[in-house]
Amino acid sequence: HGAVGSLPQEAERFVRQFHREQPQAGDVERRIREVLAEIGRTGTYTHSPAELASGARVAWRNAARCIGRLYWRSLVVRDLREVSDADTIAAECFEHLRLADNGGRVRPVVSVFAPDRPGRPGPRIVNDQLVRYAGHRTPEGRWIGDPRGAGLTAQAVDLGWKRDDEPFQVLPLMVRDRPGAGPEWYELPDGAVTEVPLRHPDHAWFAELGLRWYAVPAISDMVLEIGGIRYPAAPFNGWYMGTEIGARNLADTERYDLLPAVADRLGIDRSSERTLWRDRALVELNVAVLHSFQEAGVTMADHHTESERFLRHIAQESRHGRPTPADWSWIVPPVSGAATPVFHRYYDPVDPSLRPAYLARES
Ligand code: HEM
Ligand code: NRG
Repeated sequence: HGAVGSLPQEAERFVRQFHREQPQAGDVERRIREVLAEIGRTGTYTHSPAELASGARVAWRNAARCIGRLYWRSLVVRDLREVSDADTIAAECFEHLRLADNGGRVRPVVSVFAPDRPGRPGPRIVNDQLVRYAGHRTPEGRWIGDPRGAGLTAQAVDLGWKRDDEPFQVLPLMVRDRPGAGPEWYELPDGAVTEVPLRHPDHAWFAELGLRWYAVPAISDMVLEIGGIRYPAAPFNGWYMGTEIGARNLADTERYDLLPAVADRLGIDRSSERTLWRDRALVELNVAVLHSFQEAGVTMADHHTESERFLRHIAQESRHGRPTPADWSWIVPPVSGAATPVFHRYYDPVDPSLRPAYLARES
């Protein structure tokens, strides 16, 4: 993919959109002339701080797979465009996690590092999230940790990182100054990662499973594209919706695959699918996730509340005359779909050329 039109076209399209939404921002024609002249001279252009902040927020508003968009205006945008060396990027990512964590009152934050420029590509964060757990398969074929982290684990081990046999070992952050450069790796420092040990409000044995999850989901492998400019290192976070952990990360057979163990501890008959042992284990796992985050004082949404907020978001956007493109298959929660209001309707169609956007990185 990449930009839909040429850089001058995309730049003008963005500047017009920015000025339409921010009428106090000054003379739009003058700004367009300035941007086009800069592109003519240098092959690229520099967003003003207000353009960058607006672009990063509207890119969130445009994220068709995201149920959490009600608070898009409150995104904290860190302007780190002058930062492109691996050491400083890592240090600023750890600062990002501390700001986002905010003692448990999780704040949505994006940190925007140097963009791609002609002949000078920007830096890349190798990890798909700033916090991820390692995973590997034992010689006997048993998984330890998160199978989703296996690729990163192998890369980190190749670079000299020492993994252990713990199921929830936080991976180091791997950063490339430039696309080709060998990654540098950095252990996440104490204080950058809050984790929540999981227990169940009614079952004391649950804590003995030794499960935990981190507080802040911070996606670090998507490209922020604004007005034809690509920011390949722009990690962002909000807070978790409980089902992401309780119905996917800990439950999927390709992830921690914990439903059989939880069902057995609950004493549920697994001899037939018809006992709905999977479903019953899923509910108790999700109860434990929500309860534990609540007790730890860490922000987390349940899927009923977040669904209701999303429908409020759609209504609010329509009052501003804007559609809310949404991808039904990503918006509907992975448990109890039809028990949430987001199930029972269709959404405005997704337009892949919508910009600004957080895009999947191809490399
Ligand atoms: C996807 C919730 C904040 C951008 C998602 C998903 C959920 C979610 C449940 C689907 C994830 C999955 O199924 O794996 C939330 C909640 C937030 C939040 C509860 C709380 C504030 C944000 C922020 C941004 C963002 C701050 C960007 C600035 C996205 C994007 C995706 C996504 C781009 C799609 C990711 C992909 O394609 O893999 N969000 N989100 N979200 N969210 Fe949000
Ligand atoms: N499902 C993934 C995280 C994806 C994005 N979810 C958010 N994003 N809540 C997981 O780690 O479970 N966010 O920016 O808050």
